[in-house]
Formats: sequence, C-alpha cells, structure tokens
Amino acid sequence: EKDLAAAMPFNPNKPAEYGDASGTPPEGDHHQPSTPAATGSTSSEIMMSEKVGNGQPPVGQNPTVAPLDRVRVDPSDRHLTTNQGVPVADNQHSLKIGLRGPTAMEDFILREKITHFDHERIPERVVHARGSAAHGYFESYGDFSELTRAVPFAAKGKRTPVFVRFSTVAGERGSTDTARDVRGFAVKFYTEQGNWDLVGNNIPVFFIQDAMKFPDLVHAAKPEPHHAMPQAATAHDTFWDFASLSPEIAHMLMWVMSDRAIPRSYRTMQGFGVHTFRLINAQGESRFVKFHWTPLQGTHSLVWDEAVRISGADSDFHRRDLWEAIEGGNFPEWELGLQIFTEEQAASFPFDILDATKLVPEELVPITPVGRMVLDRNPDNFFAETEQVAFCTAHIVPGIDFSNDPLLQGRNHSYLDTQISRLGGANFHEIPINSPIVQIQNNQRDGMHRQAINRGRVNYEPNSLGGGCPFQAGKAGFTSFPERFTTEDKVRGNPALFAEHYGQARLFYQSQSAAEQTHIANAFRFELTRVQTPAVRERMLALLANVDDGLVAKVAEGLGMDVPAPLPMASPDPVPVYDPSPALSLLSRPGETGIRTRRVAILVANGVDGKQVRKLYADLLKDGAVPRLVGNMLGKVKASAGDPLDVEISLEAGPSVMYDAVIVPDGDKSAELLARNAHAIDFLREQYRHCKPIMVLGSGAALLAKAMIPATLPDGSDDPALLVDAGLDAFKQALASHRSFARETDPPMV
Ligand code: HDD
Repeated sequence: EKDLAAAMPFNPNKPAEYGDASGTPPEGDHHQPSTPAATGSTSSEIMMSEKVGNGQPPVGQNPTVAPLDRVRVDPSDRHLTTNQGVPVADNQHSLKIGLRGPTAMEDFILREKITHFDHERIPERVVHARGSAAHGYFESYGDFSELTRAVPFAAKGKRTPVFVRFSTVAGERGSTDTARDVRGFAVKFYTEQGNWDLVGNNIPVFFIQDAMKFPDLVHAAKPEPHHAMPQAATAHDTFWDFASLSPEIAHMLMWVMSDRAIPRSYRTMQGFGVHTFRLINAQGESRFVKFHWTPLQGTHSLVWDEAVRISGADSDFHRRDLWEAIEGGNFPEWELGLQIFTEEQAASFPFDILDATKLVPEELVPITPVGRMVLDRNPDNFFAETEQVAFCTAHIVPGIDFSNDPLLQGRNHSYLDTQISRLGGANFHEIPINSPIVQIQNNQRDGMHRQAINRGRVNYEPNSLGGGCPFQAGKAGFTSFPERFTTEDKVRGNPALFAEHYGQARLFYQSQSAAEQTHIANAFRFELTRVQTPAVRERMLALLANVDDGLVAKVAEGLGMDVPAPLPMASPDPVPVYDPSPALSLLSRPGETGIRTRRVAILVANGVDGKQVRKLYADLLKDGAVPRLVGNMLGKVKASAGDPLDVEISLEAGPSVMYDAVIVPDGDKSAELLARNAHAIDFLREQYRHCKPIMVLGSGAALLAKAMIPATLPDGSDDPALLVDAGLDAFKQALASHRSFARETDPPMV
C-alpha cells in the first residue's frame, strides 16, 4: 500500500490529498471539540487560531499571507497548461483543417481560453466602483478590555491583520481618482473571532438619515439616465435637484464642497465610521462609540483647478500614490481614536446620535487614541483582492454592536445582498480575500462555486452522530446587547431632533479657515453653474440661506443671482448654537511625516549646473522626498559642471500638477532654453496658482520673470513659498507646509 501511495502523483499545493497524508480518519473516530485556549492575555476570548497560531503573530509578519499561499500562483519555470492542467504545446495558433482551412470544433484549448475570457468581467460595485487597496495591520496601544471584548483591543502591541480599500463613490470603475467626491475608507480586520468590517468614509456625516432614501440619492448623483452623463461628478441638475429638495443634506454638502472631497492622497485623509456604534465589554456593559482614523501624514487636499488637470494628466493619481508609497517603504499610517459616550450623555446632546447627518464635536467628546494602523503590503493581484473584497457593515465581532441608526440598519442588509449578485452567489465569503483567518464551521452547505469540502454525514445541529459538532460557542460567542425597548407604535417616521438640519452645517462652515471657506463657496458656484435649471439654483441658495449669510451671499454673487428667502425650516425649535470646532479644519492636522513622499520637480536643460542639481537631488532623497529631473525631452542634458544628467520625464508627460513643488536650478543658459518651451512656463504658473513652493537659483530666476510670477503676495508681503536663492532648508520648510493659500485670488491673476 505504501508503494502505491508513493507512486501517486504529488501536488505540493494539496499534500493532504495524495500519498501518506491522504488517509481518511478511521471509521468511528470522533474529534473532540477543541477547548478555547487562553494566550498570555487574561481574556479567554483570544482563542488559538488554526491558521495563525496563538493569535499573536510575530512582529512584521502578516498572517493573512500564509493562508493565501494555497491559492497563490507563480509562473516562474512552469509550462502553460489548460484549466484542466493539460500542458499546452502551442498558445499561438488555433487548430485548423489545413493551414488555410476552417478551425476545428474540437479545439478545446481555443474554446476554453476564449470562453474564460468572455466571462472575465464581473459587475462593478453599484457605488464605490473605483478603488484601491492595501494590506497591513492594526496595533493596539493597550488593553482596552474595560471598554470592549473585541479581540483587536485585548493587549498592548497586539496586531490584527487588515485589508483596507479606499474608493470614490459616484464614478465607474475606470473613472478618475481626483473627482470631487466622498472617499470610501473601508477596513477589514481579520480577527481571531472572525472578520470585522468598519465600512466608513473620509467624511464623518452622510447625505441622508434613512436607508430608504439611498437609491434615490445614488440615482440623482450618478450620470443622468437618458444620456449617461456626467461621469464621476455631481455637477449636474439631477443631483442638485435632489439636494435642494432634501434639507437634511445641508451639513454633508458643506463637507463635499470643501477640500475634503479632493484629497491630495488617500494617505492624507481622515476616516470615520460615521454611525454611532456600541462597544460591549465582558461584563455586558455598553457604551456608545464613534470611530476616527487620523493620518500620520496629515490631512491635505488638492485645489480644484489642480484636481481637474490631474484627471487628464494621470487619472490613477491616488492609486499610483498609494502603490508607490508602499513599494517605496513609506508605509502610510493612521491612528485609531474613539469618541466614547454614555446613553445619558447622548440624551443631553442637542442632536440625535442616531442621525448620520450629525457628528459629535471633539470639543464635546474628546477622542481617545487606542491604536494605529499601518499599510505595508500591496495586493498581488488587483482583481483577486481589491475587486473581489466584500465589505459589510453587518460583519461585526463580539465586543462591537450596532446602534439603531436607521441608515446603518439599512446598510446591514444592503452589503450582504449586493455581494450575491456582484460576486456570483452566497459563497463569496470563501474567496480568499474575504475568508476569515479562523476556520468557518457551520452547517451551511452547497451553492454556486462552493470551495469547502465538508466532511462527514452530519450537516445539521443538534446532532449526536457528529459528536455534537460544531457546537455553540456559548459565552465566548457573539451576543447582542440586550437593549431595552419601550413599547411604541410601529411607525414610519423620524425622531424629533432629526428635523434640525442647519446647526452643524453652520458649525462646519464657520470652523473653517478663510481659504477653506472661499473654496467651499467656489465649489458651490462651480457646481451650480453647471446646473441648467434656474429654479434648482434658486432652491439651493434658499437652502444655503439657512446656513450662513456670508456663504449664501458669495454663492449668489457668483451665480449672478439675488439671495432668495430662506427655505422654511422643518423644526420649530431654534437652530442650536455650537462652539466653534477648530478640529474641523484640514489645517488643524499638518501631520508628522514632513517632506517624506513629497514630489519635487527639478527643471533641467542643457547648461544646467549639474553639481548643484546632484546635490539638491541627493539631499531631498535623504529626507525621503521624491525628486525628479524634468526636461524638454527625454535623454541626456549637458551640465555646465559635472557629468551629463539623465532626464527622467519630459515636461509634456510630467506636467506641473504631478508635483508638490518645483526647483529651477542655476545654469549657463538652461533657464533660457526652458523658457522657449511653453510647457515650462505653464509649469511655473500652475505651481504658483496652485499655491505650491517654488525655488529658483541663480539664473533660474529668469524663468520666474518669463512666467510673470508676482514677487510678493497680493497684499504686498513676502511669499514664504516663493524662494529666490534661498537655502534648501527654507525650501524644505515650505514643502513640509504644503501650500501658501495667501497667494490665492479669485479669479486667479496668474
Ligand atoms: Fe455604502 C459600498 C460607505 C451608506 C450600500 N459603502 C460602500 C463602500 C463604502 C461605503 C466605503 C465601498 C466598500 C468597498 O470598498 O468595497 N456607505 C458608506 C458609508 C455610508 C454608506 C460611510 C453612510 C454612512 N451604503 C450606504 C447606504 C446603503 C449603502 C445607506 C444602502 C442602503 N454601499 C452600499 C452597497 C455597496 C456600498 C450597495 C456597493 C458595493 C458594496 O456595497 O459592496 O451595498
């Protein structure tokens, strides 16, 4: 028998199915239910994981890697096969009856290849179709078991693997990254007690209060149904028609018209769980919680004119940025913070914590940092991982629970349901990226594309024939918080405080810096200018009239209209007055990573001072910045001192919007050569107009004059981001502070 086994073909991916290891368990042999084994921590919930070991992976390793090895395919040194494993001798020609004859029906190799290709596409997500993702880990700052029994928070230094997908909402899968839109921020935690998905956005509030309205919101925002335009943009009549008739949208509009909706990078966005959730500890005590992700990179955005141009220059701008940062070892990092509050506190707030159009100001409930998340590995395959990952708000683990937010309750249905059509059936949880790091054990069976080969005759519970397995986990399992309900009528409607729509819209607008306020007004002006129906514009102004007098006056002026009477308010109560919240301004979070990953163009042409360029380049690289030599054409430029330099990208292919800052070095006539190329002049003008740092050295200053760049700010003072013959330290400082908004005029003068 041994010889027989040895003679069997061996598939290294499936060792248990061939040879010695393939023996079936002897008849009548039952496996005892395993006892949950405690690790170093006191919490008995941290169970041994069959796939990961003791749940405390060694530092620097991602335990999702090992289970995925079963399905990883690497073609090095392998020959081609069909999907049945048959070696393919010729992958170039179909099988013909004579060289000039018809193709044979029996060509199974051709038919299999084409059939598979014909079915390569799956439906895109109905919203959030375009996205990019990465692997990483969450690390807890401490033992937070007082607050929650959720295992990622069980011990200091404990790491839980995560997969995070960022997305735009409205655009289709191939649309542009820098559209004005909300960004999705969805985190899948692979915990030892199953997967927990925190499916949030980069904005802490939402457009609507009740899931019932979601399909209408999305229909209004997506391309109009008769001609399918515009792509990835809300600047059209149907969206603003819906918005102007839905005053609950007021607060969200302030955020979506702000710079938040055009982030510089996925790495420079905050993330929010949006809804109020519950944390439950081992004693069954519950507290309300709001989740906040704060980027170590700081919160930074594009300016609108730049975002529009990037769409043409590189529609993958954010995807590329995330990919390159991780490949380059600049792992993006966020801190997770919790706003924790009690039932009694919630009752004292001037808003309802079940209303997703309201946030809890940080001044009211401070944020407690509990851990950090690091993204340190790009996916191997976009389709298998980023496209097939399935998030669902209903994926929670013991220690987390829902609130009754009617938006969240509706979402809990929607996400599971949508995966069934998107991923082709009820077994999408078996797709490797979606499967938990613990083994799935239940009596659910069969269905399309089933992967698990469930052994034995028992597929029901209770049973005695299977030794009672799998058995209920009891206290170690998920239990819902036993919230007490008063008896009320079954109704369709909203709690009273849901009717107040303007207090927090005003709070947000009034907490912004002057530059941010201008950007909001200009964004409304842009979007409403694109709207064709005057009545919709007017209704929107009437809505804004309830938010802020200054804002509505600016927008009305921009549209050449008078300020109309405000929309009637739905709530009879006065609009609540909030203390200003400086934390709501993007400028309040500059970040801690300085100039790391910031892209600097050094413009070069024949005669450039090569020694100077090499020194600048090396110095910027040393601090983690990304310098690039940009020239009139690819190839070499002769340097006035030192060896020739290799141009890395041409001005035509690498326009200004791809860079955070520019340097024009000294040289012998190099600035003159550049000045003959309008791309170089545009480069400087756009860098200036987008408020980015510019440094000119020696004769490089000639290009400034050619581009007619003002020497001072509009108010006559010195421009801190326009550096003439300054040291590199001053440039680095300007680069680290991103933009000099003091330059902005409306309309732009350069
Ligand atoms: Fe949603 C996808 C975030 C309201 C229904 N949503 C989706 C994604 C994110 C969000 C980040 C992409 C996940 C991924 O990367 O795969 N959605 C939100 C937030 C909301 C919200 C923060 C409000 C607080 N969503 C919302 C409502 C509904 C949906 C009210 C329906 C009742 N969302 C979906 C969906 C999607 C989705 C149709 C499309 C693809 C998918 O789920 O997997 O089910």
